[in-house]
Amino acid sequence: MKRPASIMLAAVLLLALAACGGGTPGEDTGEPSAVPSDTTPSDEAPPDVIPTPQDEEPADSVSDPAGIVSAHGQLRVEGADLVDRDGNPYQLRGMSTHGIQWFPQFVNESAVKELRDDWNTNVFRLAMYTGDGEGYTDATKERIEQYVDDGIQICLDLDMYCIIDWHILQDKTPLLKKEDAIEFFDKFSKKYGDRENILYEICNEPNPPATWKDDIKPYAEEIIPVIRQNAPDAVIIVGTAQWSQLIEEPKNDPLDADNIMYTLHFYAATHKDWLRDSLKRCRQAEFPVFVTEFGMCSASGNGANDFEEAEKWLGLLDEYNISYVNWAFADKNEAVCALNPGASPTGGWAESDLNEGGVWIRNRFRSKE
Ligand code: IDC
Repeated sequence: MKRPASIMLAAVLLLALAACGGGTPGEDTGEPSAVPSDTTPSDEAPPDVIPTPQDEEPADSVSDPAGIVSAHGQLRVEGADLVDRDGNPYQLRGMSTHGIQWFPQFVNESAVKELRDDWNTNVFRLAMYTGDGEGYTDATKERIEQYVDDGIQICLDLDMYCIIDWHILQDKTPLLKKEDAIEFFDKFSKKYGDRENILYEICNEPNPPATWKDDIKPYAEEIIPVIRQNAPDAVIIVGTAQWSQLIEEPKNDPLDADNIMYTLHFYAATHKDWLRDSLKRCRQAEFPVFVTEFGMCSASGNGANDFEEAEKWLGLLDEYNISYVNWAFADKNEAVCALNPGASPTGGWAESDLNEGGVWIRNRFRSKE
């Protein structure tokens, strides 16, 4: 796995050039903006007018769990694979919330049950923005943590896997809110460390100027032991530089820890062969990758969907048994959100309730065994 530093540097530069394509973050051709014009929650309904989930069924009403976590148990990482308790490669597929602080109404038991039973998914990602909009602050954290906790409870009740996502984006480096992250992950891993359902994603998308070596790796080296102390067996997923695209940096300079996977994110209309080639090299090196977020449109969250590229991606991930989670399960008016504005938060979605991408991804999930 080791390569000379000069080759690594050249490869990283090439990757960065290929990824940016001359565009700057926020342009439709490039990356999600670290400071997007529509970041403020104003178009996402301020939290105090968002109803708290009311339509949850009581936990004991779920009489027929699909036998997901009870069948597959504690997941772990073996080589490049995520495997189940029997050591068989196991692929997680599912949806991610949008910012849970802005769209908590979509985190309710009947919606997630429909994602499980009708969309054929086995994991639900709870994305909690830490820096964008109002972010995670002393003033907001109690409320936001409650949403995360509610989401975990729903996944436990539904016998599904669940990813807790510390969704850095505008905050660029995970070091910025490291102390908050320590407190947050300590709290949740203490409460749920004995549950097999939960995977911990410790930093969504570090982005420039944050680097693997100076920001992400030292951050991970502090956060992982905090989680491990309470949840010794949990799989931990670590973000990578350049909006979780530079997966070959940790491939060449991995963390000294077990049961770790590294994040790759792609948006099919933006990220194509060069990033798939990078993934193939990771696979050849037995380096464990988890796609905790992808979209069929551009990285801006809008623009045309590229289903041809998306199918190339998902075909490859299926071939490798790499897990993937689609962004985003919400009704915001953007290509990347699966539900049309005004769709019911509690399920019963007809095709007319889904946008083009939503219809496609639901069919894609349904097509799996
Ligand atoms: C986008 C949301 C959009 C929001 C913006 C900034 O879809 O509504 O205004 O974030 O908060 C990512 C990020 C993810 C982005 C998504 C689409 O992880 O937070 O969501 N994206 O731009 N990486 C690449 C694309």
